[in-house]
Amino acid sequence: MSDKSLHSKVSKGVSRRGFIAGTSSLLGALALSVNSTAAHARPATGSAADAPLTSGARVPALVIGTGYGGSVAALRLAQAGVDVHMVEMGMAWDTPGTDGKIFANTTRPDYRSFWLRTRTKAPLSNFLGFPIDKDVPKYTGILDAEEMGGIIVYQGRGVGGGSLVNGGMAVTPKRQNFAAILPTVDADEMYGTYYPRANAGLGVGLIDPAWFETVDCYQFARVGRKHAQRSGFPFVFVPDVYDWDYMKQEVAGTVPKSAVDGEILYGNNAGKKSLQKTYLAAARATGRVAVSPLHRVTTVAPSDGGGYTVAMEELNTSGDVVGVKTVTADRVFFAAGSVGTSKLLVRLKATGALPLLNDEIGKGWGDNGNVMCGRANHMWDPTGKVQASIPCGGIDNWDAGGAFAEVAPLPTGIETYASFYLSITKNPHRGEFSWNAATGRVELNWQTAWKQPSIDMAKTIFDKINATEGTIYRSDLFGTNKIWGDHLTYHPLGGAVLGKATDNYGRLHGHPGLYVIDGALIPGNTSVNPFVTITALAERNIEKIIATDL
Ligand code: FAE
Repeated sequence: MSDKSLHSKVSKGVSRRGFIAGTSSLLGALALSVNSTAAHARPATGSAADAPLTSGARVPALVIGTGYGGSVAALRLAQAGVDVHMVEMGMAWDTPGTDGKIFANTTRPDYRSFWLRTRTKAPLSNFLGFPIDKDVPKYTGILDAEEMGGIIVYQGRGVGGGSLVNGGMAVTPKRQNFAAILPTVDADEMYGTYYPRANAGLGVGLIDPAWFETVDCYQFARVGRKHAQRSGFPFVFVPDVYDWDYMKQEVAGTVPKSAVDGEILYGNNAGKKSLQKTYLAAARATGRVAVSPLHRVTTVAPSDGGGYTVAMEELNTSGDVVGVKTVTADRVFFAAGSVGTSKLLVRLKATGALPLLNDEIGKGWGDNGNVMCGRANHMWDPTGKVQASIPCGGIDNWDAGGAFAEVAPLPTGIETYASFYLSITKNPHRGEFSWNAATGRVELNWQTAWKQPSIDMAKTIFDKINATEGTIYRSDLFGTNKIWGDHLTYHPLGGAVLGKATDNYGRLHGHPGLYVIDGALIPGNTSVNPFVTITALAERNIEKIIATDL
């Protein structure tokens, strides 16, 4: 089949399957997707958890990681007739724990909450100055707080990647900011085709604005809006992948509470449309996609017989290596997330496994300008003791050089009189991953002091609000007498930047058949929350790769 005819087949397939411009409902998109694949589906290989790779196998396409980039690649490759195996170091998250629920509550972290830690490492470490972290059994839990040079990088671990733990805020950047985000990508294509396709595939929707005005669980957001507007800042509703109809039923008391019970950071048991319910469900329904959870890829190297030899460790839930497997893959897609992909590629280049990778590997890493802060409100301005864990709005001061500040919930179950914000700012600093031969580890040269531009930009909003309201910053959330959450990021981006470490579609230089298809491609900042851009870019790139490389 010629490149052109395959391309046209894929394009028609994509539009038939409902992944089209617009905001078609999640269920509609999935139903169309599943039905239309039935004609060429092979026998299903079973559930994600029960089809692990066998050592010595040869696979046409191997995807490392099951987050946004990996899920898009798997679905589209499978729809184009390619068998795909996904390798995921985290758990499947398909089996209830000791309390009958799959995921732990944000307010009650337990063994499921953190990746191989014996003590929790919550983003908000303190309350009223007191430390709130606690001891937990070491387990392959859902949230990794990875400490790297001067920054803690929070990441999801498990089948679904970051979609398991994130707030689901699904934000398409303003078009005027796009050239600074991905300078080598055609904005017309992205806004005409790939952002709409990503939004439809992810099941993005907006809160009902009339309902928002009435419910207790969004009092914190209404207070955030009031304070923003009284200081002259625009407040915007922000789309999310949460099932808003389900949340209405939670509030009405007709279904089990999930977001309204504070579930988010350690997983969400009901309403959130994680990748397990969207792209990955559609991918597995093709019958061509299998997933090996608790498998961590360690090496990728050219194979004598063509393709690549991929080595991986099999883990138990204590994190011990209980087996080693080696398979051969015709093509390998790096989708281990910005940090995971960067660490793998830097090590593989430095140790000679992939010697032809270029010198851009490991460069251009940024934190999306993340910085957190809280404000102490007056006693007559409470934010509510019940707060939905799903954010629904933000302060958009980006044009004025400030920040895009998410009005974030603090779902503690008690009245805190706090307004809490995650700001996304235009931080110019970029870190670099490098190989330390002495320790045998990849290191990141980020410095906490590099957050100062982000703090300065966030202050342009919150200093003004505090002045208008006669309020002060909280200094008890990140330690004692510490105002700024400048020690972390939720949004790692870059390390294998599009058009530098790869060509303009994610093909790694020097080694044909190797691709990067995740947040590592984006050079450090998306001006808003990143997963819609990661998904849309993956949609763009995989379409080109299927059309021209297969
Ligand atoms: P990602 O989703 O991280 O997936 C990578 C996967 O690869 C993970 O499942 C890893 O376990 C796996 N992996 C890594 N190394 C290996 C290996 N060697 N072998 C096998 N598997 C491996 O990558 N973004 C938004 O847009 N809106 C939000 O509201 C939002 N809130 C967030 C809240 C939190 C607490 C966090 C942590 C993140 C949040 N994000 C949010 C960021 C978002 O989740 C993140 O940008 C994407 O998940 C990144 O997608 P990738 O496909 O790059």
